[in-house]
Amino acid sequence: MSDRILFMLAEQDVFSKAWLRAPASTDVARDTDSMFMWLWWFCVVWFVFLMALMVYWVIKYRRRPGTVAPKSASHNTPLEVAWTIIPTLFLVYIFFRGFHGWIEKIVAPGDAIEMNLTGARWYWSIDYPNGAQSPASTRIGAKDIPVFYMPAERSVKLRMQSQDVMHAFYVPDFRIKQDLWPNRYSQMWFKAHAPDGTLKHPVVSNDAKDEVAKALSGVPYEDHWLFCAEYCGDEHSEMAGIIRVVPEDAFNRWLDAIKNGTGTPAEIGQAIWKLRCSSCHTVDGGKNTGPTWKNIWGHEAQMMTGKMIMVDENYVRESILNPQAQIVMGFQGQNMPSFAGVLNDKQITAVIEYIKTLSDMGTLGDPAHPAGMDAKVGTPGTETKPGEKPADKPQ
Ligand code: HEC
Ligand SMILES: [Cu+2]
Repeated sequence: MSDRILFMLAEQDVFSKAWLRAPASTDVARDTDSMFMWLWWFCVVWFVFLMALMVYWVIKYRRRPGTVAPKSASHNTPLEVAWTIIPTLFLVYIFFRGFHGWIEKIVAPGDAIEMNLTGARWYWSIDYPNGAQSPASTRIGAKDIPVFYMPAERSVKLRMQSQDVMHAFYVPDFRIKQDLWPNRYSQMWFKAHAPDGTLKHPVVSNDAKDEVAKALSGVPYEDHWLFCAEYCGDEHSEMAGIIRVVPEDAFNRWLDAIKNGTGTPAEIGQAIWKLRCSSCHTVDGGKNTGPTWKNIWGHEAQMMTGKMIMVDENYVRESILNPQAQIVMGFQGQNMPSFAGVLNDKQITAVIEYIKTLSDMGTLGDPAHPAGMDAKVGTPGTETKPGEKPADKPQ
């Protein structure tokens, strides 16, 4: 009877599930689980054995009235040698097994595709080998979570760096966790199993405009959570991501599609904001770690020193590359990380274009948009309702 129950539990993998989050999705993860379970049962067996012996002897040699306490032997050499050498052999075995597993985890195979992963307060981003940056995201709860497409059955090596404080890259399904530091690289690799086929991207018609959707039309995928496992401030617990594993050919098509994917500069700027700036800057006037971007463009901002500065291209650029140069009044002590080396000039320009669309002064002095000189839109001294956006700008 109890045999049957034990067998049923083992069949359902209850023992693993009680300790481990979800089935392992890489070979390395399976090795980790088997090592972990082996260690676990090793400890259980020794614990039960030692406790049982102790209880047995406590009862057997308990004090009884009228009996003289027996004298214990001074020592027993064969016994002492045995209880030293046998556990040592087990420990040596555990060390080598663990060491081997660790080396396997940390050293990427030579044929791995390399990507750069950046951690920052409070988001993840990946630069793919063809120069494309992780653009996809999905809304979960109140937040946009980045989605990183990855090829199945192909080794991927991540070169990792933090832009500000320490973060830790943690993917429970892959059983990997690695710290990211500022000013220093670390690395990690994985080779995800093929998606189980239960989830598929929606099929889009061939004449659909969206290249990315077309590249992924009908393709199966499997998602794995990615978390930050190093307490890094306010929104640490929301610093999550999704690793979406798709077959390698679909991954390559997707990579080409995002590389060629275009948008207006303002749309690209909005995507950058969503991924890298929205954890601290709102665009609707709401409060956050940093100042909102609503209606800052074309207005003067007061600095900590009391100085007023007009928010224009050069001020925004400086704020992105060298945030400590001018600190906005009321935001002392909240350090914005520098994006020098993270955003290139084109991307900074795109962010500027996006910030313009958020202001009632948006198109002022913009030669490409003569509407900016229109008395209705943002000429000083004329009325513009807050939040009203110039009609010729993407929103
Ligand atoms: C970790 C939080 C954080 C992140 C992420 C962040 N910022 Fe900031 N930002 C701040 C804080 C705090 C300030 C105000 C202090 C200062 O001026 O340096 C600020 C100020 C600014 C200003 C000046 C605003 C004004 O009203 O004068 C600009 C422009 C800016 N950030 C752009 C960006 C861009 C672009 C990004 C994304 C690429 C970004 N920030 C990401 C925290 C952040
Ligand atoms: Cu973090």
